[in-house]
Amino acid sequence: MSEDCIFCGIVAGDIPGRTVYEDEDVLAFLDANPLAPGHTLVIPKAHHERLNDMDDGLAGSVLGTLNALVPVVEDAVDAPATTVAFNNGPEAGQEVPHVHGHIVPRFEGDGGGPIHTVAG
Ligand code: IU
Repeated sequence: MSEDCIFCGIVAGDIPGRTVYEDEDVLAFLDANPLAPGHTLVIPKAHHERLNDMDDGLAGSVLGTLNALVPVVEDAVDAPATTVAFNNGPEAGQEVPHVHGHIVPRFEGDGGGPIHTVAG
């Protein structure tokens, strides 16, 4: 837990978040400023800034949850596809320094681009 981390605040319940899934190690919640309906973030509950700061077990839990939630999110908003992305470091567009994977529902003709334009 990092005192001034907004996502740690959501994990702790100090900041409201709309939970999609939760287990001992992982939390998934709806993005507060969604790029599309159903835009979901998947995070480790423990504070780690970058993907490689997590051990393999935790990284596996985060990625496994992400993978399991993709079809759930797609079904929930009737999306035929999703962009799944991690911005890993500020130069890559990571604004919140707590690992988070984006699940962004995509729709035909939605005007969005490929991965590098998703979460800028
Ligand atoms: P990024 O990959 O760090 O750029 O993505 C941060 C995401 O966190 C972005 O999509 C924000 O809308 C989202 N977010 C949030 O859901 N709740 C918050 O309180 C804050 C950011 I700050």
